Amino acid sequence: MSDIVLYGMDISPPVRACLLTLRALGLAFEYKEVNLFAGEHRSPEFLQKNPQHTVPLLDDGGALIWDSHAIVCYLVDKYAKTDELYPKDLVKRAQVNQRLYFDASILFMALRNISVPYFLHNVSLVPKEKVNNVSEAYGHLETFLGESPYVTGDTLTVADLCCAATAASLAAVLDLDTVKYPKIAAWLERISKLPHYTEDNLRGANKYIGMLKGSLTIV
Ligand SMILES: N[C@@H](CCC(=O)N[C@@H](CS)C(=O)NCC(=O)O)C(=O)O
Repeated sequence: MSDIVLYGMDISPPVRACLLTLRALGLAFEYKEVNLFAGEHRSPEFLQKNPQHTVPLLDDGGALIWDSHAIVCYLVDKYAKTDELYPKDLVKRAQVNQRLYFDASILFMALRNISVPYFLHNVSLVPKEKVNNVSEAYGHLETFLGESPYVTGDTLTVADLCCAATAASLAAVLDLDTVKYPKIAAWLERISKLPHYTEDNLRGANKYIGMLKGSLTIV
């Protein structure tokens, strides 16, 4: 059995970013489902591992790491045969980090600020400003892509995996306008060609979208 254990729930975009990364690295791992709706992430056992009570959580032979962005970087640094997914070159790494922080603080947060109130507190009325945050985030992503196939240039990195896991879920709030954001559409199409993409990201994203879309009312 592998020493790597990933705790998660497949509707979670950051969990799916970790699944995509584990897959890209070809790593064997054990997946432990944490049912957030049943409050399993607030059990004493889970809180002892991650006091922030979030998934994904990685346990690598006793090393406990949470936040998907920290996890994907750690996995590449520790296990990848090359540094392509997370370059060692300082400038390239800084560019990848910038996109990772963009996902962590802007893209995913635009979604989380709507989904958490709904899932945890049944808040289905969504102020227009919160939806505007989603469209603004789409806009930034479109700009970042520029003329490049990936978010930091010519090669796929962990920043693509994190941003794509989130971007594929944004339709829960706001459908991707493919006329306004053709580069995002083409990039997601490119990412969707990754082996096992359906299993690692699409299925969970569709489940997530199905749970939210139609239940939210913009006010
Ligand atoms: N920045 C974190 C966000 C993690 C996060 O918000 N996870 C959600 C599920 S999508 C969660 O565990 N929520 C439960 C909670 O915060 O109590 C990451 O990238 O891992």
